[in-house]
Amino acid sequence: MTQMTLDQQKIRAASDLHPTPEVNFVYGTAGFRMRADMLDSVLFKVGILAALRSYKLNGATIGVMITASHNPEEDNGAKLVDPRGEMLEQAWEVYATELANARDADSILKAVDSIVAQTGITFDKGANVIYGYDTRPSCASLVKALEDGLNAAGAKPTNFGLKSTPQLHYLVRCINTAGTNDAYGEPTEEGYYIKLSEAFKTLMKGKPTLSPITVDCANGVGAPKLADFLKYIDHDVWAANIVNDDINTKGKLNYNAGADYVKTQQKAPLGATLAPGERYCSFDGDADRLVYYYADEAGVFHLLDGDKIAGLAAMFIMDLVKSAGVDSINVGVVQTAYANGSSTQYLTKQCQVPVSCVNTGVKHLHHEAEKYDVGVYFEANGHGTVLFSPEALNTIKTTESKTPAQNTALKQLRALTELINQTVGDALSDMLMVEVILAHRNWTCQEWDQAYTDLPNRLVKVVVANRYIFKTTNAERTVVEPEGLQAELDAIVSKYNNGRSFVRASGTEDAVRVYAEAATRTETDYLAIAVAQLVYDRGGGIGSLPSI
Ligand code: G16
Repeated sequence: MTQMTLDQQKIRAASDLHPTPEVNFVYGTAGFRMRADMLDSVLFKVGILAALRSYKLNGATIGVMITASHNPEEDNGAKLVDPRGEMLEQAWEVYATELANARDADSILKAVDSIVAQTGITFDKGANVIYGYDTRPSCASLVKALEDGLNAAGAKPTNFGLKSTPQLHYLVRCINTAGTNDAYGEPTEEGYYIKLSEAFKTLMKGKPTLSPITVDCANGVGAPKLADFLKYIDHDVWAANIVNDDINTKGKLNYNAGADYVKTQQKAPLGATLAPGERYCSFDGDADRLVYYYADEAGVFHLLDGDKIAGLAAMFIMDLVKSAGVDSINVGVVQTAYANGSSTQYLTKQCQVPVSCVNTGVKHLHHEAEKYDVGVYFEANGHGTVLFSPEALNTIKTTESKTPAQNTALKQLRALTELINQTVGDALSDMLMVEVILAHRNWTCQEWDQAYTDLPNRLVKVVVANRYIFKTTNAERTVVEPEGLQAELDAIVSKYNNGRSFVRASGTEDAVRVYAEAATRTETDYLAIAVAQLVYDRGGGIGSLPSI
């Protein structure tokens, strides 16, 4: 039943059940994220906000994903998904923050009124919100708080249950595009598996069968979802061994496992013993990030991160576009400041691909990638995907082939647009894309890795009294506050060969991140720790710093 206005009494009564603690909430890089025991009121208000967003968009379905992705198990969070499966429009992040910080029923109603007035919301089309959650023990009670918010605001809620983040994004887009020319797929989990598996089989046809890959699922939602996906693929076509699939033992989620651990520690996760020549990859806790790795003959660990995936994908798509005779389609790559200097050099100089650099957070990369016909975007941490513009999709769909080779390439390109989850970074879909490319190239991980050599790099987390005093500009490569810090940082960096370093407040953890790269491992370690010390001193550091 639709309603013409909000029921203030209902919101008031429900808000009393979800008191707001004295915490400064911020809708950050990936929504709200912090210790789960602080989040009850936030989820209640996310429910209200998701309803308002849907009312604003004439009842289009909005998604809410309850997850804290790579964060430790005791954290949780929520992010909103807009109708085409993309991240919440940035202007609304401000409303989300305002509402989350409204401390009592009067302030909540005032914030709601102000959002309604500012955005010109009408209520006659109703509101529809779907939601899903990851494997965290805190999800059950947070779902309840979310439902209270949705019900209080008069939305029609649909619980999609345990989902990976990219699955929820997929579902939102499918629901909103159903019955249109732009229909994205069947709005069910099964529909997602069928779409991906059919495209994968088309792309693998006639290609050498790869040896089974070992997939570390961080003891998160990726494990049961990958196991489900495997039911749609014949073992002879492709096989995967899942490790770190324990979603029931408390404390295991992301613990010494998963994409974030492998990327930041630059070593294999617990439970994976690397055999030379074999392929390994890690998902993160909500299965939206992916990194690959392998051991060389000497048993030395090598990481193939988001930068390497972007290079692999961009080159493959450029070749395919050419073979398909649609080379009017331009390909571009979007990175962040965390991209290894060597990767940017490789893409711009060797591959001659345009590269843009934007702020951390897939929402920023996604928007920038939309400017290309085919926009390949990946953060170094393995979060990313490939976007095909509507024009590019149309060209790929309607071009008629003149030769059998062109026909095959066109078919493969079409299948690739189906295989890639274009709503958001998706570990499963990205992994299948990498597997396809390796099969087409007949490459091992080691051969893929030969494209360029990463500069040694290191990420350090510094806990300070208030991370928000660190403000940046220039796609986060320059720190503007605290004043004078950049000059001190520059002075340190200038002492190192090929040195580069920057600092920024994390949007998902209570810490300032320090990134450093330099010509050698030793120089990198010294540079990272020197800059971390600087941040610690200027920011009122808490606890101890990592050592060299
Ligand atoms: C989230 C975002 C990513 C971002 C990462 C770290 O990933 O979606 O875009 O790179 O957090 O962000 P920050 O450095 O601001 O903490 P995930 O996988 O945790 O959702």
